[in-house]
Amino acid sequence: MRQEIGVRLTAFLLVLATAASVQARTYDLTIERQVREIEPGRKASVITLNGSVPGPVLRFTEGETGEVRITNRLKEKTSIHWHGLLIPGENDGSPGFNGFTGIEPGATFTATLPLRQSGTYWYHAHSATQEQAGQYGALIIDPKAGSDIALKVDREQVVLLSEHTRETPERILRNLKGDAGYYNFSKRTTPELIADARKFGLKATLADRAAWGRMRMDPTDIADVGNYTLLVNGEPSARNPSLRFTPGETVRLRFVNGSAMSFMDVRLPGLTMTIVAADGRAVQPVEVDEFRIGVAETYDVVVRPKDQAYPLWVETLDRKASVLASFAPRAGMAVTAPAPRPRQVLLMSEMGHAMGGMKMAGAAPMAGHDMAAMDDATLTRAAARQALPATAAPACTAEHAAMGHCTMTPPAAPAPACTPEHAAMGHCTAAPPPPAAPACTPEHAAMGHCTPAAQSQPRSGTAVAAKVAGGTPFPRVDYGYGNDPMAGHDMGMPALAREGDTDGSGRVFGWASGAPYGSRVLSMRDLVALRPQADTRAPTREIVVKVSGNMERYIWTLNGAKFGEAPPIRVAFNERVRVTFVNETMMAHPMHLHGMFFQVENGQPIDRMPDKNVIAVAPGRTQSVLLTADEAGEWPIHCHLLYHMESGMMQKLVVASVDNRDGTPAAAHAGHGSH
Ligand SMILES: [Cu+2]
Repeated sequence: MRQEIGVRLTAFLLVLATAASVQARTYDLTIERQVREIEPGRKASVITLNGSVPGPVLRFTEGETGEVRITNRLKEKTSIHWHGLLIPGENDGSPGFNGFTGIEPGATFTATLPLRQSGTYWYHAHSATQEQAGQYGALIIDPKAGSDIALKVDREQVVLLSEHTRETPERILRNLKGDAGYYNFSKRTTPELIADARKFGLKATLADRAAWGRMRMDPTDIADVGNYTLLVNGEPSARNPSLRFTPGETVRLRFVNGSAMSFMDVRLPGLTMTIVAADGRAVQPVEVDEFRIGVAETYDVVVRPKDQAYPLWVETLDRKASVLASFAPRAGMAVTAPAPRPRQVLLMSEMGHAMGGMKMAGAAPMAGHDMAAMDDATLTRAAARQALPATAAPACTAEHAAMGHCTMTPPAAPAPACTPEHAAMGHCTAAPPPPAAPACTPEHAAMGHCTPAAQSQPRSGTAVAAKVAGGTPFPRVDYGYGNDPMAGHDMGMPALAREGDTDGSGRVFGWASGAPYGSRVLSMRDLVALRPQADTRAPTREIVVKVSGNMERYIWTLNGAKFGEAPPIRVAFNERVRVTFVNETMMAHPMHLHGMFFQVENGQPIDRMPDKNVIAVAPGRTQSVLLTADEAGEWPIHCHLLYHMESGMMQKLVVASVDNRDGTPAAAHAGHGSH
């Protein structure tokens, strides 16, 4: 309800703003520590913005210069970072960069936001662990009039996903530093060991356990903090969060993952979700049944609900936390959560580079190659070794099969895609590219001669394919979070299972979510920029960023150094570089760059690679992005898992013009509006 009033108020303000034409919108944000019952009956100390968690939705229009007056009523310094905004470094709000040192207790700081983009973004604290305590909110920028990416919808809703915990963030960090496995309640148990031994043989099972033991890690460490309650727009399931619509409307849902530590799977059973933007940038529409949202990512989704209630079901990857909201035309319409999905267990292969003595000699040459074919070959070998028994079961639904309760007849496997690289090697014949459509001007579109890009036909998301190992099919999900540099190499490791395998006890191996056969998920490879990229130059050099850490001491590093221990990464103004993230750990890290978008090398043509400011790199995988360094200044590049960043997983990227080699823009020396 508050949301709808907000939208109406915004529409009213929009009229005012248009009338005044140059009147920029100004907001006031007051940051305070308060006791709140986020969960009914359970008091917790949180940080509020204007008295609430999350903060208000800040709404602007492309082309205006917004202002936000931030008043700090905390006892310590604070800051607000404008996530994803292309604004000068001194306005970015990151202490320790561009001369900004944070907002002192009692002070009011005016943030100036010259806006030259539109889309779904958010803002959050960039000081210590304040973000976890509630200091975040959504930020929406409407496109200017006549924009080619304006989307006509009947209604829109912000869906800000976040976490709440009654533990203080400082305490969580202390717990993690004392014992990195503190929150891992799901360590594999003796009965599971017996089950594995029965299935895979005692020798392989013990070898697997010993290997994990040597690394002092645990294969269920998919996330490292537990005890979370998930929230939709600040409300847990216990408060029945709801989003309204009128049947027949086209609704735009602006999803923001404002959590500190949680990757989430988002489902809206009964509705096809059409992804129209990622990290604020318009993409060619992709139809999916569910999607995974990494920490700090945003996705815009269009749905067309009928006259019924739909459950909006969001759960973390480790399945320890979830939230159920109702998406319904009227109040009082009950929704129920879908059946629970299996907990995931990491594969040895997802340790990738971290495995001692098995380091690949440089991962970079592998980057960009499609490993799918090699992976299949390994799969076949593993299948031959394991010869898993298949037990036929009647009436096996896809959901049950995904949970490992039964075995489903696999649908015909689709032909593997023929990548340009493989075609060049003569491995396959690439399908001819579709004829290039001539540019569709608004005038021609109006005459019905063509369809403008913004209305192009949606593509289908990545289908959950059936894979067969020794006669046992299992759903395989590829989220496209990087390439596996180990794929196709037989390491002689105990092959307990392959990604997506289930063992009948409800566990699923690897990054598979248990999404049923035939359902469509969003893979990074499905993202295609709606507007062609302006810069299609090939990169002139590669910057390798090794994402690593010491799990025992809870130290997280980039290229082996904690933040401040190594000299900054330097690039020349307007330089075109490839940044390759090599994940040497067993966790996914959502890597974020301030101040600029990078283009994800996801297999799309260079002029259609999607802009992102966060890219998730899966355990043991490698992911490269292209960057045009066209924003001078000092920019944080860091893992967006809050406790990883706090423990050192951040670096400074300096973009400097030749005559200003230290990279500090002149404007940064002129003060930054604190008064
Ligand atoms: Cu991380």
